Amino acid sequence: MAGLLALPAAAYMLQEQEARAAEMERTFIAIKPDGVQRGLISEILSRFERKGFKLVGIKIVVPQKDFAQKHYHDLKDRPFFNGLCGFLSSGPVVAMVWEGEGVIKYGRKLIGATDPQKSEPGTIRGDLAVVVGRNIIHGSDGPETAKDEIKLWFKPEELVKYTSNAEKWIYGVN
Ligand code: DAT
Ligand code: MG
Repeated sequence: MAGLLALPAAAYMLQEQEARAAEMERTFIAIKPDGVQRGLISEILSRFERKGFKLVGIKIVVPQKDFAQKHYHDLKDRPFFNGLCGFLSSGPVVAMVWEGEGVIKYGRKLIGATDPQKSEPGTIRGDLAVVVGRNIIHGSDGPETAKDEIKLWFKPEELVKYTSNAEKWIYGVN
């Protein structure tokens, strides 16, 4: 009897997983040139990975300055805009898309406050950066920005859809 019951249950679980994957939230995360040059790629990746978020896109690129200006268009009137865009385009950036429940908001928590002097210890900027001009990482600040930034940095075919083996241990309701 147990065998007969187990099969539909497994099929149901699979269906549930697929449904969840289809609606899962995504965010854009980038390791800026300072983070790459300081050898912090694996340290940063591991924080998102260990949390239980899923990597669905990754590449290393040196963005052109006009591309950096597009990425930071919201800040075009700020006095630091030119320097910021110059810096982002000064070297390799690791561009990523991470997926998971609440990943946009929680990704920002993992990253910490914009100014590393104010970021809590335990956050990426709190642990690994000192000044706002070299705060090593970018993360989308909301659902609309996430959508726009993913579209700016990635072609749809560069994003991978897959079920992680760990998912059934990361998600679940009792
Ligand atoms: P965040 O990166 O936390 O989303 P933001 O969008 O306000 O912060 O600013 C984008 C980047 O611009 C930020 O990561 C570092 C730089 N920046 C922000 N405020 C700055 C300031 N007052 N002086 C110099 N650079 C600044
Ligand atoms: Mg921002």
